[in-house]
Amino acid sequence: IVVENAGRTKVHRHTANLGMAPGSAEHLVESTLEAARDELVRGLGGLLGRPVPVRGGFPDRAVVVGTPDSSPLVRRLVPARDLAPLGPDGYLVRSLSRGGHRSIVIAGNTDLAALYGTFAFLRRLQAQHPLAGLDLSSVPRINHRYLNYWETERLYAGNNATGTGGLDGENGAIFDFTATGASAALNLPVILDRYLVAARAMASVGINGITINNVNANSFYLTPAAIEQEAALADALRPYGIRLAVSINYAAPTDARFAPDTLTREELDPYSAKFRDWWTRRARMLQAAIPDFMGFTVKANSEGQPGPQDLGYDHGDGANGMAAAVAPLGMRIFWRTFVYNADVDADRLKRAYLEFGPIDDEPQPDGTIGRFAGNVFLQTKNGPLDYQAREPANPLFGRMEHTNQAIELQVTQEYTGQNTMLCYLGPLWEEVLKSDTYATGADGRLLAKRLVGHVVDGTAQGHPDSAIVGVANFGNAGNLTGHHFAQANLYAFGRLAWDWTLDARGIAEDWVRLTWSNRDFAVRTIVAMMMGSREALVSYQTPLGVAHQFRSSDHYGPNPAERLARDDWSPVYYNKADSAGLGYDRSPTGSGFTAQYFPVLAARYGDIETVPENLLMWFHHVPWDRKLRSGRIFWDELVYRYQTGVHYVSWMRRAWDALEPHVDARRFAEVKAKLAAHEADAGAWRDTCVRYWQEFNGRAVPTNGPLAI
Ligand code: GCW
Repeated sequence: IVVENAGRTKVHRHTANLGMAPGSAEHLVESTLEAARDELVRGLGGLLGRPVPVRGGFPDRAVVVGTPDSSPLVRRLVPARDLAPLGPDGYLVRSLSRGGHRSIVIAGNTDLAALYGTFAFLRRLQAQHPLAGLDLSSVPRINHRYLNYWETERLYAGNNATGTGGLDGENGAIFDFTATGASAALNLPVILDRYLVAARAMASVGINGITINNVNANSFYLTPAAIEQEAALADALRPYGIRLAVSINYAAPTDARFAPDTLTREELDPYSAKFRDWWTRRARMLQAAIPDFMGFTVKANSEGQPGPQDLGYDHGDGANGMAAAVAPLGMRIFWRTFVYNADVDADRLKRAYLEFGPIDDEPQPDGTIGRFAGNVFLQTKNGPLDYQAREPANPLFGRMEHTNQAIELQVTQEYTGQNTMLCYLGPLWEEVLKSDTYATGADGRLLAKRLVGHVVDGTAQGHPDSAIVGVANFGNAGNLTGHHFAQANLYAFGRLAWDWTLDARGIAEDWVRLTWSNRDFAVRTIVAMMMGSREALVSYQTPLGVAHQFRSSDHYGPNPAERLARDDWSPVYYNKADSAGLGYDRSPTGSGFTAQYFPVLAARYGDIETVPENLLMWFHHVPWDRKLRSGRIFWDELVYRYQTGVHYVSWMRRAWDALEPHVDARRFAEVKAKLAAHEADAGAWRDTCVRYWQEFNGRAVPTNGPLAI
């Protein structure tokens, strides 16, 4: 291992007393190249089963890591023209053989790129891909590859109270800002192993930023006491290229914790100097402690959170007010579009576009179009509802051509089995990123690049900046994510954030090789389990496009009969079950939501004859007797889908049992136990839903089909 000048670019320590907790297995590094070197020492040593020395000079069979700036050897081995197209984050990994002298060089234009290349190299090695003739290079398609971390809300991994590392513990947040009593001795700036394990995991797939607190934001994270801890965390994560942001509450300036620097409610006017100066002051404090602080994530006028609408302004006014406050500091505002104010339209799915679209279309005094500021990113969930296991793509993708837009994916499995069900989300994200928006340009012609992924990476509509956000699933469980297979979702998110054109199967295969086994039988079986797991979950929970049937208490089990104070939270609002059929009519003769899509999709979704069957009930109220493509009538098909979903889970359980010889005993048993619960809960979904539909159609469960209940 040759890493010249590894300690060259020290990451400045702002926190004097930063240190690892006693007895830690991880250690702090001071630079990104030191991180790369240590990954190689650990990774090569582990994979080869013997220590691999760090050396100077240019020994035979060296792995050389660096940049042309850090390493004269890299300068000699890699022509400058090969590095030029790699940008700041791209890397190359090459095996070279000169005069009988063999080496592998890992290089990029920045230290961080060299670290990314190091992980890519280790990945190849661990997955047993051949190294001979190796010549790979990779450049991310998206600039900002971020996680949002919601602390304890919707976090299904971790065990705070007992520290036993069990899989089903309390929802323990990974970064502890609030420890009190005896455990306060382990509070930040004391760095726990798991912070660095998380940092290494994130960097290994190219994630480069994290918003550390819930979007239902507690203003504590803006107080001096919290900023001191955030600075420590930022220092520890910085060598891995992970930058920090925080979520804020729009009304934070009124919070008494900031007294005497507080504003009145009336002073939250986004155009006022008072409001903007307040945010500039906070942002300055953060930047003083965290020089590379990224900015703020904002959930405003959504689910009870305050926002500019409380003062009669719109989302554009609010986002731009905050953006103006932080622009001089080079920061960004990530403003979420997850809004569904009931006054806007009876159909919840229509509301976000009705609020945001006109701002994007608005002509500006300088002749340009679109009011959102350049340092605003709108952060939009993949679908128009709320992270369901299958949704059509959100119509905002493609429709907001004058605004920076980030896609937000939910890695944590709120609606996809939480900590119990094995559900690999790669296929869900691949489906949305590769779905065609049929977006047209100013001339009315279809854009050449118009998949959702092209919209997100900026190539569809010529946006130079780009971002993707995953709502993270790690907690303080021993394995970070609780369910062993939930790690695959963090992994897949990172790989797709780097290159959304990758396919979910290839990513699953890599992950299985890195995580479980390189044996053919194991790889084939586990990849097969994973690849069908999401479609199975759709089938036994919400087949044929019937949306959101979750009970409100925990969003885990079913309650299709539930009717809540807010109708748009109620399963009955989505299923619209009656004696005629099932599903929400959003066609031109229904709510008209389909008109928010570009014409090709509007026509396709608007017509029950042409809508894809897997989205059927998102757009239509489907008669029980309607003939579907299988030849079965809708009711029979529906029951069949519930059945196939459950059968798949039973198959996964048996398939896992066959893997016992290939998997270590502890993890084998833990997954086995999860699958048993998974199977029972999938059956409960099927039975609860089918019985409830029967109350409306009075029909028996078809018994002549291949899979009678
Ligand atoms: O899906 C819903 C979740 C909320 C979440 C909200 C959001 C953090 O149930 O827990 O709030 O989405 O995305 O803001």
